Amino acid sequence: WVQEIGEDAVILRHFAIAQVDALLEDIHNLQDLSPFRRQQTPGGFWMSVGMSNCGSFGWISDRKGYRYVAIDPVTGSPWPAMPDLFYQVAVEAAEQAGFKDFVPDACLINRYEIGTKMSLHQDKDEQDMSQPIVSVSLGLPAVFMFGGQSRQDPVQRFPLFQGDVVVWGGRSRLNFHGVRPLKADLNAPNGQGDVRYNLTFRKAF
Ligand code: MD3
Ligand code: FE
Repeated sequence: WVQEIGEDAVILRHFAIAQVDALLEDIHNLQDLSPFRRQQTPGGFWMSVGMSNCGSFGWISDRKGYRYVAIDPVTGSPWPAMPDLFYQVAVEAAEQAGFKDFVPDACLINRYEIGTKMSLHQDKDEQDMSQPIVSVSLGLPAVFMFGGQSRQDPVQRFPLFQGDVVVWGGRSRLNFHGVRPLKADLNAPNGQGDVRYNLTFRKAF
């Protein structure tokens, strides 16, 4: 079902539940081509989340800044192609949320291990802010933090479970957001493994 969490932001609960195993299999194959790596921020901090990309462009961070590039700096080769299933899930979720011509050219793959987090930030490295961002949660559940347009605005917390898809566009596109440190799932110690993946689809250019 559809949960509105803000202006032009919706959680499509269980939207990708039937595709979970196939999506995880695709991630497994992609990581052999462009491995997960931790990246440094321009300020010199190391992000705790492991990241990779697929599609025409990938998001990277280093001491020189944040940007989208066509070549994986670790392998020296183009990012792997976006699997058809990734693309289909992203486009259909965007459509269901009212964005009918979303054509993602970048997919950032975040890998969260227990204790890792993503601090409050804005996504503003994309050219066209009228295009939404679509995110797909896989593996362990996480607590998503959703703030406002200013860092000081109050933050709401929403749990995100495996198979949930979130579409952010329009008025919430520049809202601050982050992910609380990942906890082990004490109810399902072996079921979902000890990792969370998040696929984040964007139109970078
Ligand atoms: C809200 N990833 O990669 S996805 C990121 O779960 C990122 O890995 C988180 O934030 C994760 O940049 C959250 C949800 C998300 C993505 C982009 C947004 C929420 C957003 C842009 C604007 C507002
Ligand atoms: Fe983000």
